[in-house]
Amino acid sequence: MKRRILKTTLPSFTLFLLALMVSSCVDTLKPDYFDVIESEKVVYSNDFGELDLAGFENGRLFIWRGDTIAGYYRNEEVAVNLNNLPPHNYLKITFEILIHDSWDGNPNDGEISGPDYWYMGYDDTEVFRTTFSNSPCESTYCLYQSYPNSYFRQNRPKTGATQTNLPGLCSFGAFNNYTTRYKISKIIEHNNDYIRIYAGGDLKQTNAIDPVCDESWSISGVEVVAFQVI
Ligand SMILES: [Ca+2]
Ligand SMILES: [Ca+2]
Repeated sequence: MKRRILKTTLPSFTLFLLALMVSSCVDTLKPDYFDVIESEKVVYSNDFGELDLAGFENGRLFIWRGDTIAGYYRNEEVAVNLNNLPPHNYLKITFEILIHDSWDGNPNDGEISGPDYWYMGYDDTEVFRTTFSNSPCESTYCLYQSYPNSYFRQNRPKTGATQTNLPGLCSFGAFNNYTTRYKISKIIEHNNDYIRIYAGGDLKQTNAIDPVCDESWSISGVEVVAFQVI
């Protein structure tokens, strides 16, 4: 009997591990891959349309192009605090963010203009740190970004974006293609009934008169889904 259980559970476990590896690579949860999802529940969802900042740290809202969003931020952190989470062993965290104006991506040019990092994590654990670039990209000039990978990888500006044709917010407000929208999902192992999820910017622009006008970011949505997988 024991042998039979071992035979049936081992492949399932292997499949589960494989599913995790696959899902962490593509950053989307594919419930079909899991052996059994016992429960799946959206535990937090906020597009700021209801002006709801309950549990949201450093939240400030503004209207941009008819949409209420949180921001804009430069070298600041925001966080979502969730309590009384249902039983779970995985969380999928999704931020939809807007990268405004002249982000410079990867280049480390002596602490003048970069790297321009954005990061997210929970409690004491940083889950993801990357860079974004809104720079033009031609054969003679291109400031590469790390996203959709973690820092450091050389990807073209705006790789992985969901929308690129928006004007800048401030210094490039008169120019199209200077705000870029990204939807970023990460799956974490987690089982406490509380969590603090954070996101922040770590930008450099020492030669700008008004750095927050030179580059900033906003949040247009946050979603957290709890999964109980067996
Ligand atoms: Ca810049
Ligand atoms: Ca910069």
